[in-house]
Amino acid sequence: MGLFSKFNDSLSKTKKGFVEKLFDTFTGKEIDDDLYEELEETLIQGDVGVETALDLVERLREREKSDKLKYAEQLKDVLVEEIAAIMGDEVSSLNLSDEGLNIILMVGVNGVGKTTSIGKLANKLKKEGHKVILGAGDTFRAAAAEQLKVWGQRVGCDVISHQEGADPAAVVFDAIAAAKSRNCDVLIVDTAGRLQNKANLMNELSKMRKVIDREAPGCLKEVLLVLDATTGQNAISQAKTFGEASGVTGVILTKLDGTAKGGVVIGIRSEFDLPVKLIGTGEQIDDMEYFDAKEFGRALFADEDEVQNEVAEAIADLKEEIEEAVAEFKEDVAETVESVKETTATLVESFQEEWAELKEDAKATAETCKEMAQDFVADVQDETVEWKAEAEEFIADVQEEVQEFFDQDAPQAEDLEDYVESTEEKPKKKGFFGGLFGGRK
Ligand SMILES: Nc1nc2c(ncn2[C@@H]2O[C@H](COP(=O)(O)OP(=O)(O)O)[C@@H](O)[C@H]2O)c(=O)[nH]1
Ligand SMILES: [Mg+2]
Repeated sequence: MGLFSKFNDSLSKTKKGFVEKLFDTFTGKEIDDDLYEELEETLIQGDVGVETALDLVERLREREKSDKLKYAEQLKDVLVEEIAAIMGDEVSSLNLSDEGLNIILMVGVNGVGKTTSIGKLANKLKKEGHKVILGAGDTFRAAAAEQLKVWGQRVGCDVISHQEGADPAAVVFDAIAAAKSRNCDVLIVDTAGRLQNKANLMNELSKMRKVIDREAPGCLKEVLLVLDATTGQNAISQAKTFGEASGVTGVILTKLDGTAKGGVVIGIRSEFDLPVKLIGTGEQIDDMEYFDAKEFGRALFADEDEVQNEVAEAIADLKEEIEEAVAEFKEDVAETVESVKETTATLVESFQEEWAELKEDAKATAETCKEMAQDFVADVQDETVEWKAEAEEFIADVQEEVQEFFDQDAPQAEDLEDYVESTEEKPKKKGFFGGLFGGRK
């Protein structure tokens, strides 16, 4: 939900109770002293503060003259303009440093919403990326520390606390040490709400400040005065009392949702040199907004048509955002599908390549085997031819010797005697036939 809608929602009671009444003042009237008186009364009842009411009426009188206005309705537009000028166009933020520890002190009277605001602020800052730790400086009642611990658990940050009645400055001391050792960049310190006068506030603050200056010099970035919008005029007088106490750096205005006294913002902005930094718009954890003066003023005076338009625009924006997100998602899916497809194609291609290579390899291997087999067969054939030739030669030799044997005359008796003799003297190796018939020719 946009800021305008949030402000508009939490201002609904103020719009009904104050703005409608204010606008009614002008309807069908002449511009005269009665009108100005009635206007002044309505403004004061609307808790813009007496000074601011008087100042606004004075400005309207001047504009009536300078702009030569005749009808009350014209004056109404001028009032909205003048209030917008008081509101300014400041968009508030907290003065936090990117480096080192940032300490925020929460001050204000009992029941205005300090502890609740600490919880909501811790949640906001955590979401913005800060590491937050809380110090339970309200040691007046045990329940105060317990309440802060519940918020700490809800938000998910540590809470440093002491016993009931302990010195708040000692809590600050321990909280700073814990913040440093746990690497936190924001420490928010709760304080007791029994500070009914300026002297007490100064005392309490200066004690805490001393500890901070000693233990974490330069780290105290904000002293936020919490004001309850439902108390109207009272909130303005508290701002007067406490706001002037040195060191308060800004205001948190709580409970805007439950009151018709939202006009108090105008008074605070007009009468004090204190920026409204945050607005409490309910009791839930997300019910806190940075103050945007222009949007706030717009929401305060927006009529039903403007609100409808604004809401319609917000819905249209949201729709557009959703459509964009869906389109982006679709694109992402398409990209993923495409890349899976590509990967699959590459895989198939490389598999096919490898398969072809394998086939090629197998063919080459088969070829080599065939060649080896042919070589082997050829070798065997060559050797067979050689063997055959040798065998034929051998056979021929044998035949020749046999022939020779048959060609000679039959051996005589003396031949046999000679042979026997020769073998007895010196046996000669002359082969089978040679041995038997050697020396006969
Ligand atoms: N409707 C509404 N209630 C709030 C808001 N902030 C605080 N509260 C209520 O005001 C009461 C007092 O608040 P608490 O934080 O205890 O005040 P503390 O005494 O200043 O610490 C609690 O019931 C809160 O829920 C707000 O912005 N809107
Ligand atoms: Mg409290």
